[in-house]
Order: sequence, then C-alpha cells, then structure tokens
Amino acid sequence: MVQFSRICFRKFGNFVDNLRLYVRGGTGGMGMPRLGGQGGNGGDVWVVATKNVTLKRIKDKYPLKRFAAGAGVNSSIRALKGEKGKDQEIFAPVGITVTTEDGRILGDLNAEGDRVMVAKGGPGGGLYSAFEPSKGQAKHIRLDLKLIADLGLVGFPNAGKSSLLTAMSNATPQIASYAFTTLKPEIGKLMYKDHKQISVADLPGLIEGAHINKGMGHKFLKHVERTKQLLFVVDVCGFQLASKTQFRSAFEAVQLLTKELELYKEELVSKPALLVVNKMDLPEAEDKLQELKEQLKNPDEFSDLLPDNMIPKKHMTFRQVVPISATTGFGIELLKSCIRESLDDDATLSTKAIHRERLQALRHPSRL
Ligand SMILES: Nc1nc2c(ncn2[C@@H]2O[C@H](COP(=O)(O)OP(=O)(O)OP(=O)(O)O)[C@@H](O)[C@H]2O)c(=O)[nH]1
Ligand SMILES: [Mg+2]
Repeated sequence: MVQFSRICFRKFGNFVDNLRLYVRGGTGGMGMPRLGGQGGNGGDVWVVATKNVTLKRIKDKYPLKRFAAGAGVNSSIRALKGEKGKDQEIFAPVGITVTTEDGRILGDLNAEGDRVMVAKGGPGGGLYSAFEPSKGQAKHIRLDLKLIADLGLVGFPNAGKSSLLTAMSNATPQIASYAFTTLKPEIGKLMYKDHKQISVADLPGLIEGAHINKGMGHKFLKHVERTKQLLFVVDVCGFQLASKTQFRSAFEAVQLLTKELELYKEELVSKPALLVVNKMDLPEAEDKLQELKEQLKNPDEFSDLLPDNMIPKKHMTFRQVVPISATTGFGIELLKSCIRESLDDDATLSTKAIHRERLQALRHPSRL
C-alpha cells in the first residue's frame, strides 16, 4: 500500500493546475528625428484559450516559462512609420483565470478563442518622446485552472467517492481498491427528470495532514473552497491508509476531515454539507451506521481516540446523513434528491435575500 502511494504521488506530480509565467511586451522601434519618423509599437503578449492544451503541456514545452513579444520596427527612410512588433500568443486551456502575481484578475478564459492581453508592447519613438522608444510591460502572471462545481466530494482515500460519482452521474472516473486512485479532479453531472443538472467534483482523497501538504495537500482543498456545498463520503467500516498508520472509524474520519478543512480555512467548516455513509452492503454495516449516528449527536464525547490537535474546534453540521452503497445502488436515488433539495433550498434563500436587499434599497435609498 505504502509503495503504491509513492508511485501515485510521483504520477500525481504530472497534474498541473496553476502556472506562473514571465511575460514581456516588445520594445518599441526607434523614431527618426530627422524626418519625423515614428517607430513601430512593440508587440503585445496574449493568453488565448485553445482546445486540447493543458497547463502541463505549456510547462513542458516552455520550461523557462518566459514569453516575449517582438520589438517594433525602427522608422527608416523606406518606411517612416515602423511596423508593429509581432504579438506573442500563449495558448492555454479553456477554463482558466489569468491573474497578476498578487492576485488581481486580468481576465477569464471561459470559451475557446477568448483572449486576454497580459503585457502591452512599448510605444515606438516619435515626436512626443524625443523619438526614443519605450520598453514593453514586463511582469509575472498566473494561470489558474478553475474547477467550479456545485458540490465537492470530500473523503479519505478508498471511501468510494469515484464509485459514488459513477453511480450517480455520467462520469467514468477510475476506481480501484488502493488509496489515491483519483489523482486529479473530475466533474460529473447529475441529471434530473426536469433537466436540471448539478455538477459534482470528484477530488483526490484527503489524509491526515492534508493542510500541511501531506498527500494531495492544499492543491485540492482549494477546489473544495469553490464549490457551493460539500458531500462528505465515509466508509461505514472505517479506513486505514497503511498497516503502520492508525485505523480510523467512520466517526473519526468525519472528525479528521473536518479538522483538515478547518486547518486549511475555517470558513469551510460552515459550508452546507451532506454526509454520505458508503459501503452499506458490507457485513455489520447497519450497526456501525447506528453507532456513527449516535456519535455524531454528541461528537465531543467520542473524540478521545484522536490526538488533541486533531479535534476540530467546530463540528460540521450535516443537513442529512444518507446511507448508500455505491456498488449495489442502494440509497443513490434518495441521495440525488437530498442533494437537489439542499441546493434548491440555498438557491431560494439567496433569491429571497436579494429581494430583501432590493426592497430595502427602494425604501431607504439613502442607506445605500
Ligand atoms: N463493498 C463496497 N465496496 C465499495 C463501495 N464503493 C466503493 N467500493 C470499493 O472501494 C474501493 C475504492 O473505491 P473508489 O471509488 O476508487 O474510492 P475513492 O474514494 O474514489 O478513492 P481515492 O480515489 O483513492 O480517493 C474500490 O475497490 C471500490 O470497488 C460500496 O458501496 N461497497
Ligand atoms: Mg477516487
């Protein structure tokens, strides 16, 4: 098992969901004082959304991660107005946000062909600059892969997250009996009879210490941050990562997952969440489910097996606890309706809040 995870960690290194690049616009061309000639502007650098490109491919193809546009052409006797320098296009995947290094958003690439200018070329030299050209803008930018789903699956490895996604949706993630089968996020769509669709992100399993980058680490907690609600998935029989690590019951798994979220960002623990108790087809599952439910009623009483620093400050409040078996299909339809209900409830609440705000604004415009 341990060996397996090592191999997987190495493989995991292949998935890149953000990239830092250096970009520089072209320098302007020289003007010509004698004849009043204007140098060409430097070329600009663009990020362009393109099909079949991954951040990993950009990283491999351009290991220096530097992109510079061409210089503007100097003014000459044959062409008093110099030509503009060649633009540089960086082909990037659809679904990324382009930001400056300090997080200011420069633009989103949501559809193929969308483009964002990231570094402007310097103006060519001319009358107003004593014929001296300027340098192009130069900066570091970040490309950040967005993964926006309504729901994020949160669980230890092997809990059956991918099996659940397969049972509920059209997605076909890899499923296997070893830990860390899922190495990168995958989105599945839940379809409802009235054509409503809900997207669910299958995320790699978290382990104790995820917040300090153990296992898949921070990388994926960031995606949890972006989903509207959370779907905790636990194995009713508990979990053990390797023979040397401690066995954790379903209840402890819930506590540890909560702690990992809390340590990463405390607000995550307040997100609306459902708890899915999987593998109900296994022997003694029913008894274990009852035990878990009891423990969840009084979490403080049952946390004694966990080290103090792994007991969450605040417990997750689950809107529902839904027992299922991803293998036999037991409970899947019920879960789908619980998910729908939970998201619909929130949507109604936020519409009401917006209406209330507008009403307030109409009544007391001065308070705005
Ligand atoms: N008995 C039983 N086994 C299940 C059930 N759901 C999943 N499994 C098995 O549990 C193992 C792990 O399932 P996955 O769906 O890959 O688990 P995961 O949570 O996605 O795991 P990682 O991707 O490693 O985080 C596989 O061997 C599945 O066949 C279930 O309802 N009952
Ligand atoms: Mg998986």
